[in-house]
Amino acid sequence: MTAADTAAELLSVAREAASAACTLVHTNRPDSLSVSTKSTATDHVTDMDRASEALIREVIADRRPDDAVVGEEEGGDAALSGVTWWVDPIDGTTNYVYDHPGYAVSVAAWVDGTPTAAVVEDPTHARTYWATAGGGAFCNGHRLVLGDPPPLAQMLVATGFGYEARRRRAQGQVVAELLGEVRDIRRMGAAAVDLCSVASGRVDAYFEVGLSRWDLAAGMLVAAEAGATVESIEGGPPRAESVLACHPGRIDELRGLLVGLGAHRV
Ligand code: LIP
Repeated sequence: MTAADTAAELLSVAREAASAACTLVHTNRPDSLSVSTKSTATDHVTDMDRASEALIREVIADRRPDDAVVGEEEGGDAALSGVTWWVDPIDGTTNYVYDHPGYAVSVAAWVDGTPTAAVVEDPTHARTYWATAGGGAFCNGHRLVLGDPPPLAQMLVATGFGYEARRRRAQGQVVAELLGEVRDIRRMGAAAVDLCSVASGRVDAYFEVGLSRWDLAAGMLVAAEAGATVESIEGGPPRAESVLACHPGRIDELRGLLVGLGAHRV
């Protein structure tokens, strides 16, 4: 099997799993949710996050029984070699709890630690993004290719805030300074969607600290395959703890600004 065949097979599993999960959580959203908290009083998990992850795991186990799976709600261990699935059953759970548009199901397959196939399904906007390594990024079947970036002062920059009050205050201070240097900021509430928004040109860049790998694992491949550079804020490979996605022609300037504001240290 060629690398492209492997990526195509993994993508088909990811698409099946994400689509089933979106039908469950969005199309068949229950009238009332059972909501509990995780790291802080505002970090929610619902019964539908858990049901979505269970369903995605069922699809993967059926089609790829030997692969490792790591998910936000059930955890798991990444494989040292071979395929690991990174699953965020509902990225943007706060949006989901409030029935606010912009949550997503995010499913990625990494082979030997390399992002290989990815799906981010955003049901409230009827957008399904997918990408394979070297095969390009798509939204609802349309190829995504980054256009020329605007000057720094005209960039629309997406970000997100953590769940812990001390960190949120520090993030707010960074954003207060950033607002004077760029066109504006956006806080949509789901990292996977933010990365796909970079890929689609709906924002010019995205940065955030304090995520988990399942938040990023699919969206970063979509952004990269559309032509964005995805790194950590301070430079080097992206980490869950620090991510910056931007057109390669503007990333150094934006990084200089963000590092100067201490965005990577909050
Ligand atoms: C969310 C991220 C978002 C971030 C939130 C949270 P969750 O993931 O996608 O970008 O700002 O703090 O981490 O918790 O909804 O899966």
